Amino acid sequence: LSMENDMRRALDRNEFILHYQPKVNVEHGRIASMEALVRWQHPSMGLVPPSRFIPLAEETGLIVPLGEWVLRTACRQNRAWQDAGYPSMQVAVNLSLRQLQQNDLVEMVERALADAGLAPGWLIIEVTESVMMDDAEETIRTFRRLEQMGVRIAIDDFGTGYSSLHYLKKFPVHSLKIDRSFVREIAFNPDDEAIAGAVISMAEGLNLKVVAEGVETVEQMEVLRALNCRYMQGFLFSEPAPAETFIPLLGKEA
Ligand code: G
Ligand code: G
Ligand code: NA
Ligand code: MN
Repeated sequence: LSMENDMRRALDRNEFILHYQPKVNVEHGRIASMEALVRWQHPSMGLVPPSRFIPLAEETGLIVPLGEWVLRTACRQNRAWQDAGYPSMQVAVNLSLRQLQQNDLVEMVERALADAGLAPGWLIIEVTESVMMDDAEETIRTFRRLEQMGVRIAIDDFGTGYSSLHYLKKFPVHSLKIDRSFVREIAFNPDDEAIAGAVISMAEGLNLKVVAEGVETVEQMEVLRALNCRYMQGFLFSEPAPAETFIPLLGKEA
C-alpha cells in the first residue's frame, strides 16, 4: 500500500522519467525509431526499473494516468527532435492491457498527438500477444480505430505468447518484435536461428516489419542480417538512455 501511495505522489511530483532505446535500420545504420521506457527516479531508492512498479501500476489502475503521461511525454519529445532538425524517427510507446480497456483510449491518443503537434504516423504502439488475447473483438475495434488514425502497431516479445498466428490475421499489425529469448543464443543455436528465420520470412509475406530485440553481439547481428532482418534493437547499438544522450548521435539532416 505504501508503494501505491508513493507512486501516486510520484506522478504529482514528476518523479517518472523516460529513457529511449533506438531501433536501428542495419541497412544503413540509422535510427528508425526510439522506444520510450519509463523509469522512476525515486528520492531515496534511486532509479527504479519498470519491472518493479509496472505490475503494481497495472493492478491498481495507476498505469492509466502513468501511461498517459508516458505517451504525452514521448510524443512531445519526438516533436522536439523533429523541430531540432534531426532525421525523421518514429517513437514507440508500450501499452498495457489495462490501458487498452479504457473506453477513451483512442481519444486519449488523439489528444496526446494533437497537443504535441505530432502526426499519427510517427507513433508506434507496442503491445504483447497477451493483450490481443483479451476480449478480442473489442480490442480489434480499438486497434482498427488507431490504425485508421494512422498510428502503427507493433507486437512486442513476439513468439512468447500463444495464438500469435491467428491474431496476426485479425489485427491490423505493422511490425513484429522477435523476443530476445530467440536472439540470445542465435549465433550458436540452430533452433533459434530457424525460428527467427521463419518469423522473418512470414513477416515478409505478410508485409510486416521485423525488429530483433536484445541484440548484444556482432555475431548475433550478422546471423540476423543474413536472415534478412532489417531492424534491430539491443545493447550492441545502445542501452535505454535519457533523450539528451542521443543528441551527439543523431546528427542534423543536411
Ligand atoms: O526498460 P526495462 O527493460 O526495465 O523494461 C521492462 C519492462 O517494462 C518491459 O517489458 C517494458 O515493455 C515495460 N515498460 C517499460 N516502459 C513501459 C511503459 O511506459 N508502459 C508499459 N505498459 N510498460 C512499460
Ligand atoms: O519487453 P520490452 O521489450 O519492452 O523490454 C524492453 C527492455 O529490454 C528494456 O527496458 C531494456 O532494459 C531491455 N533490453 C533492451 N535491450 C537489451 C539487450 O540487448 N539485452 C538485454 N538483456 N536486455 C535488453
Ligand atoms: Na516494448
Ligand atoms: Mn519486448
